[in-house]
Amino acid sequence: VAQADNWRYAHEEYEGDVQDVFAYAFKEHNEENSDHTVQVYRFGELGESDDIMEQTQNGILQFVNQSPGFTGALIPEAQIFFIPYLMPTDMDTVIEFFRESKAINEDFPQLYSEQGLELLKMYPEGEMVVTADEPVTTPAEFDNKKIRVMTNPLLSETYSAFGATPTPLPWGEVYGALQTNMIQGQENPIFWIESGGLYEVSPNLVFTGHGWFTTAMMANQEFFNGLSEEDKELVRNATDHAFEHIADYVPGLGEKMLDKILEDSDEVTVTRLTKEQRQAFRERAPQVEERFVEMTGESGAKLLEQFKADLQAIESE
Ligand code: 6CS
Repeated sequence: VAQADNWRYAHEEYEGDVQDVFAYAFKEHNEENSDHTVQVYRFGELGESDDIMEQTQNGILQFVNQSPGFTGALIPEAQIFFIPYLMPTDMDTVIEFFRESKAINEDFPQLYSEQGLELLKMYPEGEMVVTADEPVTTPAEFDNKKIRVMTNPLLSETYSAFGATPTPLPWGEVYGALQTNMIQGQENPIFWIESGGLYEVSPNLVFTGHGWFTTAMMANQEFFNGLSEEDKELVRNATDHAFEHIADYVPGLGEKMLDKILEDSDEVTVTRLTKEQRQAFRERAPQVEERFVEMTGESGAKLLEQFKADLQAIESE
């Protein structure tokens, strides 16, 4: 008789947020198709993003959802998602890319594996939107603004290139830092700006089109390798099921949440940069790409090449 286990799974978000929806789809699929149970831990229950990663590497947790925004120190190549204007802006194309890309589905699992992690899925949560104390439309208007970034050095390079002063902070400190004007802005997808109430303390929303909030779900590799073939298959199927669920859930979520924000606040402004305005930021992307290659060496250069080839293949379909 197969043993019924309880698997512990932590993610970085709150109830009903994208990572939570993914985790629950994974949990339900496992529980419907086996005797195993999955216990989901949300943001704050076990610490910050760095803490849940450490607990997973130590085998205290079996599964973790950590965004590449926090994985830069462990896996420098994961910072590829912070090269601005690399990803297309169209949601369907982005989802196809995550579904089909060799860089995502073959090269990244290898890199995570070197850190004792079985990468099960990478998926997009939404387009990155800047919020600030003023509606910024040019690099000059970013001058002297401290913009919070997730804690990876390449994202700091991006905001320096954009003309701002990057300020890396873990998630738990962002709302307070905006409220006390220690920082003057940050970036996140709309659903998170709504869920975390960021618009209350950083009300000018700017659509720059420079990137996507991407995340990654994985298992402790020793744990995963010790599973029966049947359980490995179960976990892979549950992960695929959760991805398909998210691929349905995320498109349109930003629009819905933006309506909610606008209903709640009459202080909020929405600025969508024109093609010309974007161009001024886009022109600063190559220097960030160069820094990425400097930080990651040959391994990063090869990944970048594959990433671009995969994007090209999707976009020409
Ligand atoms: O900005 C952050 O740190 C957080 N943003 C999202 C969309 N998810 C978790 C992450 O910690």
